[in-house]
Amino acid sequence: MTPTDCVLTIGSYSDADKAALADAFGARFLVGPADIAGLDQATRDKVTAVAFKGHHPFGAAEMDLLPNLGLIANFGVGYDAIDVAAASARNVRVTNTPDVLNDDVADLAVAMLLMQGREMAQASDWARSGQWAEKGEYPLNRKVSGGRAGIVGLGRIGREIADRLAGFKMDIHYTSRREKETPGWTFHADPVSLAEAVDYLIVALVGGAETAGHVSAEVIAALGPRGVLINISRGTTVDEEALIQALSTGKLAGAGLDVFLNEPKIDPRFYDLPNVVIQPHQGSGTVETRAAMAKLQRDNIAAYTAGSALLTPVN
Ligand code: 8YV
Repeated sequence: MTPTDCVLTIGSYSDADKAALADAFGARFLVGPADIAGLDQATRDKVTAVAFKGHHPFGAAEMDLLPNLGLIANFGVGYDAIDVAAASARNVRVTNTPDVLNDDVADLAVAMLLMQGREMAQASDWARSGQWAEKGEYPLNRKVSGGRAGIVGLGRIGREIADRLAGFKMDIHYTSRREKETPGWTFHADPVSLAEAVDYLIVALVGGAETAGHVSAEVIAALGPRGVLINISRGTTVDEEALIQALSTGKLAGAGLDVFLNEPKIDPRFYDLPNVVIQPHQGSGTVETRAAMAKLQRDNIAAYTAGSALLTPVN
């Protein structure tokens, strides 16, 4: 970095991450992409890299406010908030943080599936509210092991989920851009056929325009009244209106959702649905994994400023 270079940090970071960014790059902190416009021109001219975190759009307009920008280092594997085409057109490189979060996101998907099947939240309430002592045993629920699971998107995270569910003796089905080397697992060319074949449908797609509404009303109908939908990808991948309708009319048994449209201000109708496990987009939210993601983000910035090859480039 030359003395005129500046790393701008966008998003909400832990104190440790802020300190590490400040130590490594003297990074200056902003709240969201909209705040770039509030910086004076001289500061904006100095910015060569952005450490980006969050889900507010970072597009051409924001990039054009930073004429010397060369890198957007995303904190997260999903970079749908960043307009990568606009970045490429401006010769701006984009990096993300793949792999280091696979385990945690897969763990959360499986946990939501178990919570759904075994009604763990409701059963916990049964014990805590004294009903166990008053009324006796909690009503029987649903066996998960040995069931049929469908993974929508067998990428890095999807595969971790499938591997875990195979450990639960489940029959694994999946859709993907193309069939993969997965002996014993069943490939489906389209999501409706996948949904018809399984009890649990787990969405592990990338976000963005190409997957918007991929889990459509038709897919949800195919999953049916015994079906459970788990989503750890992005809220955009599911037709949320169709999902709420199906959940509230018994056309779908339940859902486990870590992601939503308009999060964190999610559709309030979800709060009234007892058959939904709601998680606040915390798939990668462990101390260990967030530290690894933060380090990978910093390592990409360091590589860029040193003129070395980026570790995990997107474009
Ligand atoms: C976010 C995520 O990075 O990696 C992703 O794609 O969705 C999360 O891990 C996290 O919420 C910080 O924005």
